[in-house]
Amino acid sequence: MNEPKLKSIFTSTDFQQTELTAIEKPELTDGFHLVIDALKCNDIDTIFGLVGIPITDLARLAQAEGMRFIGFRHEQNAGNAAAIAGYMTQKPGVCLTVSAPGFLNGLTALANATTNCFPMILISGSSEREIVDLQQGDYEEMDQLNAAKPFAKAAYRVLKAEDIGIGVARAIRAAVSGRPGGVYLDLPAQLLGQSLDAAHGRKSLVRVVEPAPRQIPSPDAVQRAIDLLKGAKRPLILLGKGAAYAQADAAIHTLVETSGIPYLPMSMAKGLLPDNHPQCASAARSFVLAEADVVLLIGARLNWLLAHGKGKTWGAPKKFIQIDIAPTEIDSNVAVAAPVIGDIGSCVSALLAGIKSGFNKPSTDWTASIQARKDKNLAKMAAMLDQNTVPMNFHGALRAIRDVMKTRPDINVVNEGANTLDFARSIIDMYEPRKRFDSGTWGIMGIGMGYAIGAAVTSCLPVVAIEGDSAFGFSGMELETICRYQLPVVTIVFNNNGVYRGTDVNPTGGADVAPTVFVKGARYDKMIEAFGGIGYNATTPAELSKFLIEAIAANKPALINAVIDEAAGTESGRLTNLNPASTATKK
Ligand code: ADP
Ligand code: TPW
Repeated sequence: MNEPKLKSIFTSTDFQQTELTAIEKPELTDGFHLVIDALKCNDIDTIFGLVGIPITDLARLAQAEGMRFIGFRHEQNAGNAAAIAGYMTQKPGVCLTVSAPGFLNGLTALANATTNCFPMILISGSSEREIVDLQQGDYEEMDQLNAAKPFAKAAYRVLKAEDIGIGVARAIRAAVSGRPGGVYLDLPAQLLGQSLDAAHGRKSLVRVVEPAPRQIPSPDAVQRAIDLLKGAKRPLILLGKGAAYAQADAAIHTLVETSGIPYLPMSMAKGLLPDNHPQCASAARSFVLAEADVVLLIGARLNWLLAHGKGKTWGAPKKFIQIDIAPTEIDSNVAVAAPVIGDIGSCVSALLAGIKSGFNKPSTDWTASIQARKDKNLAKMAAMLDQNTVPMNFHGALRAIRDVMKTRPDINVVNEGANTLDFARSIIDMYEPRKRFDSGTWGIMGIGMGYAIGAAVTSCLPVVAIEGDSAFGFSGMELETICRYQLPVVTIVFNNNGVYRGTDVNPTGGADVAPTVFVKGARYDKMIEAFGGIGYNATTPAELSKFLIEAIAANKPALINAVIDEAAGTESGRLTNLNPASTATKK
């Protein structure tokens, strides 16, 4: 009789003790874990960054929790990788940095992402608020939140661990809704160590519902646009990188083909329809811009890249139809006759529905005159491309690359430089959407290796980075990163011994070389060999072609030093006219 009673007493005491332990020591989480949980809860699986106080453990934990952490040699490149991942996926790319200088290095990429409308979140650790605000000189002290604001679409700081979930949710929504852009999220060191009851922590996480909701255009706006298009004699469609970002590929394809309207892709919209599409007017760009009477802009801004929609480039005044998600983009440079505000997928579908009921394809006068101009320009270009001079010029080298790339339309292309950018943009055809990543809206140098790494990690497909030698230098140390992660990135350095070209001389006859000149005959291929990558030195188009085929087949990190005539190319490439001329009369 006694035994069960004893047992039950024992059992109940045991139970009480367990409960007491649970009350005294509840399961805890902390800021570190909540940041990772909040990102994972929103399907963010990769962080691009560079560690140090106070975020080293955050990076370690991300990896331990199954996220991919790609560590860089400079935060700007990590930020660029995050930005391009955002552009490719419509999910914000995340970049993680330390405070003050690390943050500032990342901020350049955040500003570039905002300028290009790429969704990205820069997360930086920061020093203690009470010391920063009293300017008492903390380790890496800086008021990062306020520094970020002018360069970001939005900037937030989280002070309490229980707000991390909401902070990350706000950052994601701000990055991808409406016009995408860069968001800064400030995480003070103290926050990361703050502990919180785990159950409370779990409840504080927020999974963002429909972060980029569709925005349906007004029927009046759609009708106005259709009326204008129907009345056009020489219509033109201009596709920008917003159209590529929107992932409305099939609808855009159908709109172009159903309407029969010739189109021009901006550089990063190349491949949205294949560049060899019969309606592609790239080879007659100047002609169509000057001659068109109605221009339908889809996800492209009338900024400097389009001569602000006016002047000689655009010939006679024309009527613009503009599809964009940002209403304030309309009338930014010239009057837009038919704004269509909404997301590109919805707007293009609405236009399609409207023209299906009947649309006369553009006259053969218009299409035949474009074809004639294309034929003429392509013949001229073919003669240029045929050149086999040694040392190589831009055309001979790019022909070799073009012919190889044609066989692999799935490969991502990164491109920066001056002449290298201008020539490659028109010579290297693209066949698939969101495969070309370049200097973009700012014409910035330094995106090369960051974009290449971001594209390789995101797509798991090879990347060919076509780089001016100066452009490459901005991010060249990331060759080590490429080798460390064994990414299939083939970098081709167009080596003409300097910024733009290598022929300038110091007018004083002094020992310093001219401002644009580098070490002559540098061997960039040796750099990658230092990290175990494959280096090639190509002096002829035939060698360049052979090495590129080999490097792509190897599916390993490689760099081809392409020796280009140092006198080839022009100052600032096609932008020579943007260099201010001195007006001084004194010598
Ligand atoms: P490009 O440099 O190729 O001409 P821009 O970067 O100037 O292109 O323009 C991209 C435009 O696309 C921006 O004005 C942006 O607001 C718009 N945009 C981006 N995503 C969408 C979307 N999903 N729907 C509508 N417009 C978008
Ligand atoms: C962040 C100014 C524009 S193009 C260029 C520079 C330095 C490099 C041109 O030489 P490269 O190319 O790369 O060798 P190529 O083909 O003509 O031989 N700093 C930043 N961005 C820009 N745009 C510059 C400087 C610039």
